[in-house]
Amino acid sequence: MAKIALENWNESIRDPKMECMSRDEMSALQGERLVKQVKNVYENVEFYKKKMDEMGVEPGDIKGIEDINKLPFTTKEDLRDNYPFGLLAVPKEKIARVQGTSGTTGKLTLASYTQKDVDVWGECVARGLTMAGLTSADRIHVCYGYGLFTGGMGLDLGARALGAMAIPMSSGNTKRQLMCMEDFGATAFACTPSYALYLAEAAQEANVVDRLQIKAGINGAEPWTDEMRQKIEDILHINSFDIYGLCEITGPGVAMDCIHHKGLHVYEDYFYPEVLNPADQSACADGETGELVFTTLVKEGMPLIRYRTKDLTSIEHSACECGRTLPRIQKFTGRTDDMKVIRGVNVFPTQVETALLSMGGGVAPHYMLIVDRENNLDVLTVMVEVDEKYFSDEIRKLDGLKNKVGAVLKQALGVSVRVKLVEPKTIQRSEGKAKRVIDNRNL
Ligand code: DLL
Repeated sequence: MAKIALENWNESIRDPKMECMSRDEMSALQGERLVKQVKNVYENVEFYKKKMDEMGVEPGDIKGIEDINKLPFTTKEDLRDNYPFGLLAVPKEKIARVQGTSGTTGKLTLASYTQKDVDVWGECVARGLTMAGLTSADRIHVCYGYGLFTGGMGLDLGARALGAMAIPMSSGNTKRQLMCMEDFGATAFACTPSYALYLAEAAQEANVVDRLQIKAGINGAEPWTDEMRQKIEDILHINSFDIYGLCEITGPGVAMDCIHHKGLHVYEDYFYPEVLNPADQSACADGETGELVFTTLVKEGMPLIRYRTKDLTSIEHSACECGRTLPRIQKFTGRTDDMKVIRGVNVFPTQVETALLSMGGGVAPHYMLIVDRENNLDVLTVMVEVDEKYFSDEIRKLDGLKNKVGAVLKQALGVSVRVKLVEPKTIQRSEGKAKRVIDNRNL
């Protein structure tokens, strides 16, 4: 299929009343919801009562959304300390499902949802699927994992709310994924961008791209770049969309980008976003990068007040060409704990991705950062896969390529790096979130 051009795009908006509200109306609605939510957590969650009492804040002090900065923060550590059910605002019997983080080691972060929370979640994903041009007539191949991770269930709930067909593949077995995509005539697919690229390359290799009916990719759950989006779009002739979320707030469906790709629209009628300076938690102006913080305005099961996501972005409140007035957060550079400080310079894996994709060939956007400390100095090694056609070339050419990659990365990151070129398909592919950094320093 040919990629759908912007002028032929289905620009429907699922809930124009909420998605295109004026700023004043939205602030009033958020204020109303915040006042109720604060009263709710003060009366029903011991953790918040204690925190607010310590700060000398009473529910009555919160009169509108502008009072949000009087409220305490919630951190991932608070969730861990109250694991698994210490932050519920309803009796456990009212919890319809639990979901968790995708991590596989240590205690997980657990989030609890009532049936109403689940319905809101599905509605948010359905808004996003509509942004991706999908309708009840579409068939959505979901290769995010099903289970505690919110990816599979979130997309499934969204497809259900939209009235579309969900194809619950879960992750793994790429050949079978491609076979089902083709046989069932899937019109959209959902998975991490790193796995989307892997699937795209596999489809290309198997010569099946032209037999697929996919028109949209719903790709998120990890940081990725615009260049990576274009690469996926070029191989599969589709439009690919960035979807963001975290289990603590709701899974995928907290924010998603529209066809104009000018940032991800946040569903701020449900999740109030703040972008704060990580050093002193003061509010960042529009366009300034800081930590994203969310307050769940209507959540029943485990409402969170000013939850610090550790994700770094900036926010923009101007209206978008698509007609939505929902604010847009910029594509994520990464998380505060994803950023590596190499000899004093902040480095994000996504910078490497942009640099590699800007080279226009020679290397593939499959990479890994390895950080070591030698003689008290940080050493960053970037492992990069070489394009198939280069690998058979003589050593001299490979050396030239290695020097070129080194120069491009030094320019992009501001630190010199060691480059290790490796054969195609050597770097482990992930069906879930890609692991991009190994830090061997004992910091
Ligand atoms: O990753 C939910 C999700 C599933 C989102 C499927 C999109 C698609 P968690 O496992 O709780 O939930 O991980 C949340 O993943 O705080 C971010 O650091 C990162 N993340 C999620 N989406 C994006 C994205 C799901 N689009 C954590 N871009 C978040 C960058 C993302 N990072």
